[in-house]
Amino acid sequence: MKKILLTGFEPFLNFKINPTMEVVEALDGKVIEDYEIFGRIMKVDFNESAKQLKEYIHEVQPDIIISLGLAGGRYKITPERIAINIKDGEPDNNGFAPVDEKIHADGEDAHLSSLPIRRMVESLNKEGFPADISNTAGTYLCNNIMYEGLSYAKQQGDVLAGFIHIPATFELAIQHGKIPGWHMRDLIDGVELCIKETVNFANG
Ligand code: PCA
Repeated sequence: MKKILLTGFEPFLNFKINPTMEVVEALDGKVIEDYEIFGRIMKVDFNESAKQLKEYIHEVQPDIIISLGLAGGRYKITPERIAINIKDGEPDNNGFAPVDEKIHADGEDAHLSSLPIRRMVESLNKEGFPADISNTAGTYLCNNIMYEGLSYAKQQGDVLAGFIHIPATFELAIQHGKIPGWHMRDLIDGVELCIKETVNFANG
């Protein structure tokens, strides 16, 4: 059986819930064709999350790495196209707020997702889920983990990796007050569809 490492993040900033946690829990252990999903949750901490990702990779030995993040305010599921070698922005959950720093001092400027992002969007839209490719994952934790995942995947050569941002749930939208929400079931189904497209792509 081949393996997919599916990661989500804990809550951060003024988002008291991170729906990626429930999506990851719902899909953990699921088998899609010849792939099993291993769900793991990451800290919103620039220093710790990179170490955590490496530990999870070491433990699971994945063939595919798909990381999820909340994009509070977006109203579509958005597979990300690119991760840039920059960390910058709001403080993480440990109070660390890097300014214009490189993720890897001698790393490439950017890594492109190796997931089938166009096929994901087409498949989501076909099934009635609003979706689009996003051309920026920002410079916060999500970009950071996408960059780390793709750096590892490139070293390995045959590992697919990338990142998908998801909108808030209804529950979080109500709590927050100023962002759109989706039904949790639809977020889970939407992410599962993206994973199925990746498996089809990987299996040719
Ligand atoms: N979203 C944040 C970090 C954690 C998460 O779920 C981001 O978009 O960077």
